[in-house]
Amino acid sequence: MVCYPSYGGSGVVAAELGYALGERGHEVHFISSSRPFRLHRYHEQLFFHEVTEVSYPLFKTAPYTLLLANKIVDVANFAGLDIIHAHYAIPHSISAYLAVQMMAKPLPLVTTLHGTDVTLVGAYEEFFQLTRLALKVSDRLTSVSQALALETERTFGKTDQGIQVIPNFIDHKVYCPLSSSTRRCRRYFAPQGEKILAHISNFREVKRVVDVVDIFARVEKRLDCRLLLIGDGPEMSRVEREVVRLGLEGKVQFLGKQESVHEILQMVDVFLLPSEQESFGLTALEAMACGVPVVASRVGGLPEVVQHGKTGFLKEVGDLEGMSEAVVELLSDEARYKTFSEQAVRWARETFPVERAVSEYEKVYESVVQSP
Ligand code: GMT
Repeated sequence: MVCYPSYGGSGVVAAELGYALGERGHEVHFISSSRPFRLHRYHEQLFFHEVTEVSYPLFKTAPYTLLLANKIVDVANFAGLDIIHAHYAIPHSISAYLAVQMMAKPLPLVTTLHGTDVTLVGAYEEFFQLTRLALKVSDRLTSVSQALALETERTFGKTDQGIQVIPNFIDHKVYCPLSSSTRRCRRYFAPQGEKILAHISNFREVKRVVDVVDIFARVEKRLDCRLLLIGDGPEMSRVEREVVRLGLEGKVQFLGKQESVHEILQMVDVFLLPSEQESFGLTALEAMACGVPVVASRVGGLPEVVQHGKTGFLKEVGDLEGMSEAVVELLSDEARYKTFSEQAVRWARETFPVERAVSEYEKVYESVVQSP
């Protein structure tokens, strides 16, 4: 399993898939620049191999793509791997392809597209040929949503092997509604019984976290509430400035990067995800599984994840008025809120169970191992 270690959905999906495969008796080796976020629980079937950096006066920066390729070959030989599963095409599938060229017995390559690996090309033309190569040389391609599969084909044309959609997933034993221990924490953030809104992301521009603050500001004028911001990233200073500009310092809490997000989500009332782009929106799924309705933008794969008018509301990107209105609507009618919350849990559990996704990935693996 080759993935990014940083705070982001693709690393989370890789880690959770690894644990679930480990539970089914597979041996899973993670290869990354550091231990992936959410891969901190010990499991006897899971192994981690760090790609170490080298510095040499001639290199401006360490050639990670090459070091990763070399590491994949080392691990494949040492551990006797059967398959390489790359999460994110650039550079992981390219490194894996390079690694395969160096192997006496080439291993099959499965690439899972997570979104920004495809949309990145829109922003940086320099990656176009490489991404197209990554798609071409992968024995199997999977995508986390139908929208992303279509977007990939629109950008790069149809691939010979096709793109199989395997939606992201949740473990409902972990992501479930409020437990008694979290009720205590809720009192800490909302001592007067205020409603709690939340957002989780890596605070990149694409997440529009400033919009989260602006939506909150509008809602806060109409009902007592608090905002929890979880995560960190390049937009953090802008977001902090917006909180100060709007005089919301006492009502917004920055929790930084958190691993155990289900414990936080369990005390939240509405989850906000007003992104510019979102191939899936894993945090929205995690929120719904915890019984938290979602107000998000109608982009990418989000309409496949959030059921508009049933498990949350979808509005156009930047429609701050519409999103804040949706939050107020949800929070002003207790009976309606309860229905949304229950529908969210049911939808998340029934549509995105970890067991189904792992079985689908197993089938993909079997198909490449068996093919001559
Ligand atoms: O959203 C991010 O910035 C992180 C990124 C990643 O690669 O970790 O997330 C992408 O993959 C997630 C897991 O499949 C999806 O849930 C996110 O929607 C997707 N992000 C975007 O498309 C912007």
